Amino acid sequence: MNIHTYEKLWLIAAMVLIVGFIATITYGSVGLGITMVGDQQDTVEPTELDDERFSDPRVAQVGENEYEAYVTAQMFSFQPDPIEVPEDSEVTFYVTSRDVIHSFSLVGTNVNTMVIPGEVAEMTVEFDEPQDYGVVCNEYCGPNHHNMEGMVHVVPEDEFDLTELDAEAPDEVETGDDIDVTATVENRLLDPIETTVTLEIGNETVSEDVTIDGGETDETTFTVDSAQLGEGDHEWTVTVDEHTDSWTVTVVDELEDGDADDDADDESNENTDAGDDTDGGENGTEDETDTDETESDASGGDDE
Ligand SMILES: [Cu+2]
Repeated sequence: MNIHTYEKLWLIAAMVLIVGFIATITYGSVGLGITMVGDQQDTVEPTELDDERFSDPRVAQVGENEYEAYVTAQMFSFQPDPIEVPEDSEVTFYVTSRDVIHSFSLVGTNVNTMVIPGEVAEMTVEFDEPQDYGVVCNEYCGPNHHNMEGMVHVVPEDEFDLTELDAEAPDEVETGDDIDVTATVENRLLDPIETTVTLEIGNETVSEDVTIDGGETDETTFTVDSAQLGEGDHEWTVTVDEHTDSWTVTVVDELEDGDADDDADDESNENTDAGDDTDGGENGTEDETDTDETESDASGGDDE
């Protein structure tokens, strides 16, 4: 049988196309490492997320240049934000959702996953150069979906630290009482760090050198005599490296009666509020706390 030359060419071209299509589909499904979310992970309870990974979303060091980032997505934000990692590092992201389906996508890269409540998405990413990456959600998740964004900062080695500072002091003390300012410093690196915890209050500056082992938390308490500060508002600032935490302590002549049952007796205090300056200040602080709680409760619905 004689097949025309053009007929042969068409046959060969069709064969090449078929083989090419099969090859690209095979490469796309196994060659790029694309997997289903949650394939290798246990499921989690999305409304609680109280396990050690997600109750406190964070970055932690797990090897010499290896880090793990625990990230939660919720309407309409990512936590932590920004996520900071060092250059030349390998970071494994564990991402889960507190509410509905979101996604976690690093703009301009192929780092992209769906974030499904109950499932933990896992991705390992190598970062070379210092650079900032925007994070977006590309699964429609509600009316503010278009504002849902985060950041990954890849920073130079010498600018990177995994130190967390949290300082606390009473809002109000009586003249003559001690003011205890407690600084909690966590070192999320593997190696120990040596640093200095500094407290500035009034005209006083006190500091203490601390060494914190890898993965450990240190508590430093500074005690200040309120009589030396005098009555009034005093701002205090705790500094550790570039981290600061500050608030105000009020020294009063005498604490008002009924302070102890503030919590139980909120309303009656609010009523006395109007005519009573000292008490007003104190209740103001407490009201603020209350509002904060309400806000974070509601944030699922109306956070920007
Ligand atoms: Cu979204």
